[in-house]
Amino acid sequence: MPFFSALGISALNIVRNEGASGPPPPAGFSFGNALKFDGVNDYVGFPDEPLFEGRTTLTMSLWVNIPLVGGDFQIGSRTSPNDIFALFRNSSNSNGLLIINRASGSGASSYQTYDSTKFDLYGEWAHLVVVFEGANPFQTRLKLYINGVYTGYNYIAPQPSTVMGDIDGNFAIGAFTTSPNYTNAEIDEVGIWHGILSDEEIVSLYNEGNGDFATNYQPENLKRYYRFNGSGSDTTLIDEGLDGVDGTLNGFTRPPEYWVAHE
Ligand SMILES: [Ca+2]
Ligand SMILES: [Ca+2]
Repeated sequence: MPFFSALGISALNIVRNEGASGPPPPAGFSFGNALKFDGVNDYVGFPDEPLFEGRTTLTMSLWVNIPLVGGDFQIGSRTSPNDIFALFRNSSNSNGLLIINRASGSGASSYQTYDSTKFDLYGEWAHLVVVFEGANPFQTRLKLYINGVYTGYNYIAPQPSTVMGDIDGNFAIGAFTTSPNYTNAEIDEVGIWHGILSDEEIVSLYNEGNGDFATNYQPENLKRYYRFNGSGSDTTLIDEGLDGVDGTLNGFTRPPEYWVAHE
């Protein structure tokens, strides 16, 4: 083969393949599909596997696209009477504020709210990250990041336990399984870490709106990672995190398509 034929893109590909000693490098990040919730009865349920119970640190990241009018969304767990870890917006309650709710035990109604001026990204994709710092010295601090920007924190009062209770059996994306408040929005790229991502890691994960693989950040702590890249009539939400706990779609029917392009 003449030397000149080794120039050019195709020749470079040949050289790379010949030199590869392991599996090919992963494809570049793409949002691919997202899941569109109808606001009527759609949600993703999960088996009762350890996720929140006993946690003193947690990071939850997701992308959400809430329609301009009437869009609600929820992700998290809630058990009766009042053990909660959830991020949600509910237009019929709490004046439609974006809320992180962390409570433990009856009567410990404790949550952090953000007014609409801090979340006005309707009809477009927004990246939300909640960090829970339960251990001292943070004293059950909740932090919120919107599109990579740290918006502040609150200490919860009255202070519930620094350790989350057993709410894993009710973990759902799109609804509280104990009081639905169904989601009318698109959701994508949900990651849950047993640990605290740094400001720098969260900015990098957001990547100026282009996203990045959650597996690139503290993969040793990434318990759940849902990429929402199903299609057609798929009713399983595949977990690419350490736990491998898939979710089951409930209430989704076609048409219209519920797996939609994230664009
Ligand atoms: Ca996706
Ligand atoms: Ca439905």
